[in-house]
Amino acid sequence: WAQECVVDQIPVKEGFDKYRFQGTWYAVAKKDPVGLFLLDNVVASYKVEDDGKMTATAVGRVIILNNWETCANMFGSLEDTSDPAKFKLRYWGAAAYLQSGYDDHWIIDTDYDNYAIHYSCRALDADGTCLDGYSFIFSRHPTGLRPEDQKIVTQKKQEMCFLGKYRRVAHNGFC
Ligand code: ODT
Repeated sequence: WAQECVVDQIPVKEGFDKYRFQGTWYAVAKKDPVGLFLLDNVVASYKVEDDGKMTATAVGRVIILNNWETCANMFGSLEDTSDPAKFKLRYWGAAAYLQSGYDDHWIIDTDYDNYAIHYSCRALDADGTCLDGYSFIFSRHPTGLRPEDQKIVTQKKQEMCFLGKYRRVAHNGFC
């Protein structure tokens, strides 16, 4: 079923609660899109504003113009859709040379306290599968995922059809 990899049919978190999702998340793994941007030391922070809209910030190491290494300070606003786990992320950088864009931002699964699985498909193929997308695996703990969460994460990577496409995201204090 979901192994057909049609983006529309990928299950997302049921009854997603953006209030419980607030706070700091450490990226532990990433599936890169074409023209990747955030390399490592990626930390995201989500907040629900007084008007109920979710905003986010993210930092991460990036390489600009192929040779200049810096920490990107990124900002985003998340627009609600009819599915509480599916948002549209408008994002921009603190500096003009950083990426900006408008991406899907889906929460595939989370227990709010330990792990979260993010998914974004940027380009659909003619058959409805994802031609270009990216995904972050987040942990509340800077030390990484708890062993008991790893099984769930592997299962979800499979449902996103991204199994085997992730790399580890290092945290070494660069940002
Ligand atoms: O790194 C890439 O290759 C693509 C990622 C580009 C989006 C980065 C924009 C972050 C804007 C602030 C939002 C924070 C939310 C973070 C959650 C996951 C990253 C999209």
